[in-house]
Amino acid sequence: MRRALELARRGQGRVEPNPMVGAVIASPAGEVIAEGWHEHFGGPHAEAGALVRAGTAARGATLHVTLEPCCHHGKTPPCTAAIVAAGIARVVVAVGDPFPAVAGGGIAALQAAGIQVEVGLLDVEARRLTAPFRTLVTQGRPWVIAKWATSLDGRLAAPAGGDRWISSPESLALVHELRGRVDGVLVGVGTAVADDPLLTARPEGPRRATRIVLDGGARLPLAAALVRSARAWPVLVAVGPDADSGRIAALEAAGCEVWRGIEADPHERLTSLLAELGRRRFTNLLVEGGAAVLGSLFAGGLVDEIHAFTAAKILGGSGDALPTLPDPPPVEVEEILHPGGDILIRGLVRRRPEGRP
Ligand code: AOF
Ligand code: ZN
Repeated sequence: MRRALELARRGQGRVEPNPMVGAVIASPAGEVIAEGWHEHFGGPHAEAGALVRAGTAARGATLHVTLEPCCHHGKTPPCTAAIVAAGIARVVVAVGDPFPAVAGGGIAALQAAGIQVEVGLLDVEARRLTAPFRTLVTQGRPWVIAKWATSLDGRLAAPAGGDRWISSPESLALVHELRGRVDGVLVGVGTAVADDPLLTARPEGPRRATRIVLDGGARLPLAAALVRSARAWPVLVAVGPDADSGRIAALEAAGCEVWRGIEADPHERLTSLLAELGRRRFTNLLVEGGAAVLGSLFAGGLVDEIHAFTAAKILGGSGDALPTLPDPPPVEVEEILHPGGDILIRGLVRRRPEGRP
C-alpha cells in the first residue's frame, strides 16, 4: 500500500479534479505482479492500469488500492467489474471514496461478487493524499493553500518573484512548482497594485493556474502586469456589487474575465467566490497574499494547508505582518525544509469541520 501511495503521487497536477490513485497487484505470497496509477484526467483508473499489466496473473491475486474502486460508468467503465472479471481474490482498500456515485458502493459490489475486502490500511496517508479531492466533493470548494514569506522580524514579503520577495532562489523555485500544479493563484488587489506580480509558473508545470485578483472596487490598473498578460494566461477579477461598470468593461476589453459577487460583505463574497471556483472544479487554490486576504481566509476558517517561508533577513519595520486573528487555528507541521538557507514549514491547519485529513 505504501508503494501504491507513492505511485499515486505521480498524478499530482495531472489528474485533478479527479483523485490521485495508485494500485499494486501482489501474489498471495506477497510478490509484486503489476503496478498502476491514475496518470491524467480522463485516463484509465489506477486499478484498470494494473489489471491490464497483470493479465492472467491477476487470477487469485491481491489488489492493493489507495481509494475504494469505482462502481459507476463515468469516463471509463467501472473498476469493480474489471476486478471481478480478472479473478482477483482479495482487495485491500486504504480509504473509501466520498464521490456520491461510489460512496461505499464499490466495496459492496466487490463483496457481493465473493471477493474478500479489507478497508483501512494506511488510511490516514490515503485520506491526506486525497484531501483536496475530498474537500471539493464534500464542501464544493477548492483546497486552499496559503503561502507567505516573512523576514526574521515577521514582516511579509511580496509574492514570489516580485521586487520585495526576500527568500532564496531555491524557495522561489518551490513556489513556481506549486503554482504549476494548482488551478488558481489568488492575491488581493493591494498586492497586485503594490508589487505588480505576474503570478505565472516559470518554468510551466502540468497545469496553468488562473490568476485571480480579489478586487471589490474593480480598481486593478490596466497597466498591471496581470492585465497586460491576460490574453496569454487567464485572469479572473472578482469584483463586488458596487464596482463601476465602466471599469469592468475596460478590464474585460483587456482580456480579463470579471466575476461579480452580489454580496456586499467582502468575507461573504470570498466564500461565494470559493463556491464558484468549486463549480468550476478547481481542486487546489494557492493564496499568495497580502496580509488582508490571508487574514480574511484564516478568520473564515478557509485555509487548509500552509507553506510558510522564513528568510534570514531583517526588514526593520517595512512591510505588513499577518493581521490579528480572533481565534488563530492550530497548525499540524508536516515537514520542515531548508531551501537555500531559508526555513519552509509546510503543514495543515487543524479544526476543519469536514474534509480535513
Ligand atoms: C480516477 N482515477 O484511479 C480512480 C477513480 O470521471 P471518471 O469516470 O474518470 O471517474 C472519476 C471518479 O472515479 C472519481 O471521482 C472517483 O470517485 C472514482 N475513482 N477516479 O480518476 C482512479 N480509482
Ligand atoms: Zn475506477
